[in-house]
Amino acid sequence: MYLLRCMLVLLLGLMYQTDAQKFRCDYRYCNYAKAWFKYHEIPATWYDARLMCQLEGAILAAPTSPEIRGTMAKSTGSMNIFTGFHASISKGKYYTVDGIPLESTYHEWVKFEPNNVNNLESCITMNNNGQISDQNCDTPHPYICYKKSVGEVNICGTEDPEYQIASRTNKCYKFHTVPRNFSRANFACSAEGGHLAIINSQEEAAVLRDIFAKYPAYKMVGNFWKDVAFVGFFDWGEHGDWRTIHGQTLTEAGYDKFSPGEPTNATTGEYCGSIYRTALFNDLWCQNHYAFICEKKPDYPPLCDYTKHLRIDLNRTDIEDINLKNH
Ligand SMILES: [Ca+2]
Ligand SMILES: [Ca+2]
Ligand SMILES: [Ca+2]
Repeated sequence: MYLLRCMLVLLLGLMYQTDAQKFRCDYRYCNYAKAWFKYHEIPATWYDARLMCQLEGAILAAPTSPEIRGTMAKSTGSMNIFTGFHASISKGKYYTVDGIPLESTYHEWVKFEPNNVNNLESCITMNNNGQISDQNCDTPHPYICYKKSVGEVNICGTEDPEYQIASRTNKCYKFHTVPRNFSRANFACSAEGGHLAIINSQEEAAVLRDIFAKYPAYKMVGNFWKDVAFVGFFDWGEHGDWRTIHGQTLTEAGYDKFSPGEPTNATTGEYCGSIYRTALFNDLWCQNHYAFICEKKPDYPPLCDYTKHLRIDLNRTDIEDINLKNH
């Protein structure tokens, strides 16, 4: 009996450990650096790189140890990558996004760097030798996101507790109270593994109405219109031809109810989709900032166990094999 209990404890312990090390499969676990990494090849400004990593549940990678530097450098091609080191808050004082001072880490500058050209260089890039330079934060570069330890993943397949499952649709939703324009709103949803919510039924409209009701205006900080929230439809530049962000007409998608009197401005400026608190549709200005609702499948993005095939086995002798780009 005692033995059985011990085995059970051990088994549960193993299960817990495994669970704690599951993370989205678009990241790769690197045994050498004991962390998850994702190489983003589409160059972005430092600010967008930081935001993308944060929305993916990670942080912008910075070479704070030889192991992390080695992993990052090996994945860097001819184009330097952004690191998490920045001085965008205090000029000349570099920190990682999680507060580690550059001065406390081993680092090697490229010859003639840092040079702070035109007093505009407050972000740090790294080359494939692991050497760093100061660089303009607004000049796009590829970058790497980094995740050290994974917390508990909920039923929505994310550590983000704001994603909640709705049993009526078996989908997960998150109401974003930080207002963004339409394009940035969908950027946020997709980085989180979802998309701006698409209403596919009367039932789903009721789900979104109930979610919206949990966010009365006083719960949202800022000066913006709080009775509308962006959802996933717009007119694709063909003014007045409303389709979901996945290309279906609203009728094909399963719900096409505009609020009485709407769309009001479909041909002269309001080209993006939103709901009122009633969950009835409204056309809205794409560039203005509003709250928005993301929708996510519980099993997407898929989660991978670090012990499985996506693990990168590294040690100092086979460091040549590290390349986060080769999935
Ligand atoms: Ca420079
Ligand atoms: Ca849906
Ligand atoms: Ca309108």
